[in-house]
Amino acid sequence: MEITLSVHGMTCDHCEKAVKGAIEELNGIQGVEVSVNTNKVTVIYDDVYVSKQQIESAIEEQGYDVVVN
Ligand code: 9UX
Repeated sequence: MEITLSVHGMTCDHCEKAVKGAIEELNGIQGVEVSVNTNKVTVIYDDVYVSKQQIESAIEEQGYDVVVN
């Protein structure tokens, strides 16, 4: 599975690393791409081990907003 989420509130490199690190801690994550410039977070994952909802929660727990398109 691959999803791209719009995430608001990331403004520096540190934010980028916080979001990337939080997602990578989940099971079943195969790739994470975070761009502060475009506010996009792309995640490649195996949905047997992790859900879109869990990925969104991990981002929100770091204090960022996942925007519903
Ligand atoms: Mo940078 Mo991000 O100082 O929440 S870590 S803005």
